[in-house]
Amino acid sequence: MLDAAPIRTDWTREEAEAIYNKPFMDLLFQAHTVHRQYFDPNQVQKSKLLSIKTGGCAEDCAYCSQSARNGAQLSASKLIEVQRVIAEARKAKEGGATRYCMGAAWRSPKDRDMAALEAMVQGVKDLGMETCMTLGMLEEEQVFRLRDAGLDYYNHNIDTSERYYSEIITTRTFADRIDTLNRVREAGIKVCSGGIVGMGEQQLDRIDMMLALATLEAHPDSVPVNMLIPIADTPLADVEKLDPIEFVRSVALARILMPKSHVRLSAGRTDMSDEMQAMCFFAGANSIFVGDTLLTADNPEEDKDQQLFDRLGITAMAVGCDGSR
Ligand code: SAM
Ligand code: DTB
Ligand code: SF4
Repeated sequence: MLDAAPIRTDWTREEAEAIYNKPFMDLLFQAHTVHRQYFDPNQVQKSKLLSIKTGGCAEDCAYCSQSARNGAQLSASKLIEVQRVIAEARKAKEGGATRYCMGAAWRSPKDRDMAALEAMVQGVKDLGMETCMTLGMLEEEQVFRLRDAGLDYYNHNIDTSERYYSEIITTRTFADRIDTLNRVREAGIKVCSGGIVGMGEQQLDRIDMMLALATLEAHPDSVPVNMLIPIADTPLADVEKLDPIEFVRSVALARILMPKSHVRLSAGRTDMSDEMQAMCFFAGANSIFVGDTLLTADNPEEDKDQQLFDRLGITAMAVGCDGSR
C-alpha cells in the first residue's frame, strides 16, 4: 500500500501545470490513486439546492441568469418563507440528500434578513441534514450569527483565475472573495469554494483557479467544479463550448491538489453524457447536486441519476461521512 498523498498548500504553478498536462491516462491514474487513498471510490455525496431568493442581483457576473445587469429576463423574488424552506428540505432528505444548500441572489445579505436565515439553518439542521448557504459576501458579524445558528458549510466560489476575474465580474474583486472565505474559515464554518470552467478562459486560468484554491491557508472542504451553463441574453450566452476532456482534466487536478476535499461535479450535468460523468467520478469527483433544478437552471431528473448510480455501482454517501480513512 502506497503512503497517502500528503496534504499540501504550497503547490507551485509549475507543478500544477505539469499535472494538468500529463498524458490523459497518466493524469486519470494519478487522480484515481489519490482518490482511493482518502475516499471510497464507489460513494458519491448528494446535495440539494434551493434558491431562497431569486433574481434581481446587483452584481454583474457574466454567466448568471440572476444578475439585474444582464439581459436575462428573470423576475426578482423576495426571500422565501422559513417554513417553505424546511418543507422543501424534508422532501430532499426523503430523496436521499444529506446536505441542503440554500442560495440567494445577493451581493451580500442585509441585516434585516439575518433572523430568517438563522431560522432556516436551525430548521434544516433539526431535520438531521448538513446545512450550507451561499449568500454572497459576508461581514464578520454575519458569519458569527450564521455559525451560531449551526451553519455547517458556506459556499463562496472564486469562479475563475485572478487574471480572468475582471473579464467575468466587475462589481467585486477576486480579493473580496478571498476576504469572505477567510472570515468563514476563521469562524470555524466549513468552506465550499470552487468555480466555473468553460467561460472562454485559457487553460492556464483553469490551472490557476485550482491552484488558488489549493494554496489557501486550508483547502476548502468542498470544491464545486461547474461547467458553464450558457444562459440566453447573458454576455456568455454564445461562448464556445469547452472540450469535455479539458473539464475532466480540471476535475483530476482538483482531486490531486486537494486530496481530502469533496470535489463536486456541479452545474452542467444535463449536457454531459453518462460516460463523461463516469469519467469525472473516476477522476475524483465524489459529490453531485440532485433534483431537477439547480438554482434556476436544469439538472438531471433524480431517476436518471439513480439509474446512472446503479449502472456504476455507486451508492450515496451517508451524512457526516467524509470518507477519510
Ligand atoms: N450570489 C451568491 C454568489 O454569487 O456567491 C450565491 C449564488 S451564485 C448563483 C453561486 C454560484 O453558482 C456562482 O458562484 C457560480 O459559480 C455558479 N453559477 C451561477 N451561474 C452559473 C452558470 N450559468 N453556469 C455554471 N455555474 C453557475
Ligand atoms: C456551485 O458551485 N454551483 C451551484 C452552487 N454552488 C450554489 C449553483 C449552480 C448554479 C447554476 C445556475 C443556476 O441554477 O442558475
Ligand atoms: Fe448575483 Fe451570485 Fe449571480 Fe453573481 S452569481 S449575479 S452574485 S446571484
